Amino acid sequence: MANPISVLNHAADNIRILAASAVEKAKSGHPGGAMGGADFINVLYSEYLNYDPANPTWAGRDRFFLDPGHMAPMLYGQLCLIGKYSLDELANLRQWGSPTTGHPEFDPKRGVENTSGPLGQGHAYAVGAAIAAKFLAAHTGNPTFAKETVYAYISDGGVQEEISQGAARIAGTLGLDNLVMFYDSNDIQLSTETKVVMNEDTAAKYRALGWEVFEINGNDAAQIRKAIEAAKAVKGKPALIIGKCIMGKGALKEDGSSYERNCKTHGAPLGGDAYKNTIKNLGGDPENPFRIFDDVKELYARRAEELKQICADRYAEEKAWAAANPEKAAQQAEWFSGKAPKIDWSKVSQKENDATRSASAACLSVLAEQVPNMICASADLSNSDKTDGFLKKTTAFQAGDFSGAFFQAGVAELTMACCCIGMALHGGVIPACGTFFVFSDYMKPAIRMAALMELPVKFIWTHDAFRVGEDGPTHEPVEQEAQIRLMEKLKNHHGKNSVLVLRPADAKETTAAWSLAMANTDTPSALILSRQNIADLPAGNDYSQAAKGGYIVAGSDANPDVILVASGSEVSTLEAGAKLLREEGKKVRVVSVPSEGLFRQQPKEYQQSVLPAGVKKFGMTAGLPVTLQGLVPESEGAVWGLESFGFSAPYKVLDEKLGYTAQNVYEQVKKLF
Ligand SMILES: Cc1ncc(C[n+]2csc(CCOP(=O)(O)OP(=O)(O)O)c2C)c(N)n1
Ligand SMILES: [Mg+2]
Repeated sequence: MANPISVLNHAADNIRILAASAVEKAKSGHPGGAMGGADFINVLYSEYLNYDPANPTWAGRDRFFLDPGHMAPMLYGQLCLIGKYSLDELANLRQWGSPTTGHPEFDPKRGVENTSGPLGQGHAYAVGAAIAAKFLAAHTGNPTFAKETVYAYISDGGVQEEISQGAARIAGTLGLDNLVMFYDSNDIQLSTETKVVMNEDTAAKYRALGWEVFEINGNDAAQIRKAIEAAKAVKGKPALIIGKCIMGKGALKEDGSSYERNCKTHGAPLGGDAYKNTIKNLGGDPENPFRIFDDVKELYARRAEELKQICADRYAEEKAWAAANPEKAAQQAEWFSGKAPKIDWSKVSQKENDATRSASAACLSVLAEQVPNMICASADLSNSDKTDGFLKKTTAFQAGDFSGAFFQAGVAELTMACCCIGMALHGGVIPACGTFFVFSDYMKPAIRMAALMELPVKFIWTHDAFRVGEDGPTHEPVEQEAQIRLMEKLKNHHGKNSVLVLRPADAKETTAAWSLAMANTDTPSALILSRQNIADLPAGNDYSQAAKGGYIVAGSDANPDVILVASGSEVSTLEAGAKLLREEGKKVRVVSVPSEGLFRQQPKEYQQSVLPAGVKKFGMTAGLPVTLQGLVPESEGAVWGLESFGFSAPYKVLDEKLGYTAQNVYEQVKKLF
């Protein structure tokens, strides 16, 4: 190794030139932070990060998770040096159709391990990926996973975000010594110096949370090298390298004076003569800035050669392991194939008239047995959200022991969701996580990112309505279903509903919903489940139709006078109301719509056959009326929903008071005639 420090400095200057120039050309972007962080990323990529240029998705590669997505120009500049982006692509930063998007978007083939932008989330993905690597090491025995290092890059914004507390707590508690995080501490953020908002001893904080902490000059290649060596050698703890970096390192103003440590370089091009002076100061040519210096090309050519040897050795080791463990090797290949696991759903046995959260536990119990790469998590509610169905078949992770498959996240829903995203980004595992539906509010930013990255994380939300009862309005979701169903309307960049959201009507429909969630490898899936017991749908119901998102429930009358529509437990309330209506000679159809988004994907004729235009309709939802208004147009009927926060009382009282009874269904439907 022993690259001359002068060459490392030249390479970092090269990244600074590329980053500042890309932003200058785009007339927008963030040069300052990128210029300050260039030294660290350059030392990491030129000397430490182990990856295979010929096989970018190699399962055993080291991973680099960027938290501050606004530092995209630094990442792209670095990835240009290793040939993942062309200089032309870099020069097209932030333009329509260019792969150099404003903030990095998950593209492992190009070396972008995560989408970043919402500060804080990125480094929590790294924690999840480090957990996945520990899990895979324990469950496959493949020695490659024990050699993998997960690197995270965080900045002041990420440290200030609350999620950093959760991520640091988890990493410390689980002793993730395969995690090395670099904190770009440059004392500057978007609108102020950090001291205006931050007066903490960050090193002491992380030490208290169980990390090994190194404090260095973040622009000194020799110190960076030494710190990475030391961080990698730490056993039993995650490592944090706090690098004091200079915002806008090397930047000059139009008059030639220093433009370093200035908030203005955070989020705007250096501009005009300041830009030109800066590029010259860094040894570049302002007229022709998009180039890689010869000694920098040589530096990375040398690294490419080293990587060939490193990968050859690692592959040889993996091959020897595979030869000795052919079944495990085949299993690992399957786990990384991205294909849905094969599951024998006939092994799930559901109790009659059960709560759908308990029905979910029955599914999870079978999944724990049949899907050995599934990791289930809960934010300290496993016995309520019934992820304990999974837990009872395995053990929870603890420092030094990842032989189980349950992740106790503690009371930290956003952290938990982001860790699950990180596991999915790592690959090889199928993460699921549970909590109360009302607390999905704490997870929304992660759900959005999972949806954007098209990751098949499973979200399990129980206590789906005001029927939480005595706990009162703080715990009773009302608007949450409408919120989350918006994600079904939002398409991802492949034209699919960005999230699959399923609210099953009874125990057996819950099995159907879980099977849809497990088969869905294209997007996140969400299950919304009841706390209380639910009367089963009529005998003979064909649950396979749940795959259409909405369907006619068994026992419905032909040529109905009215169609009753709901999801979840309200379907059974409609069934009870239908009985009263039928006693008066009304012909009634009941439609269960576990997923409106999925239903809208069906052929128009099918949708029409289930909900024909012109027939009177009545919808019932424990959420806001808007939850069902897409299925029940005002011109054709009415929706009974909740228009206020819930109330504290036993749920049966609430059902009466709020009109979720057979009698009220009967009365409201009568009003339509
Ligand atoms: C969750 C979230 N909130 C706000 C922002 C907007 N934002 C982008 S960068 C930034 C300041 C970050 O400061 P720092 O991390 O120190 O980066 P530096 O200025 O050093 O480059 C803010 C507020 C964001 N991207 N994500
Ligand atoms: Mg900063």
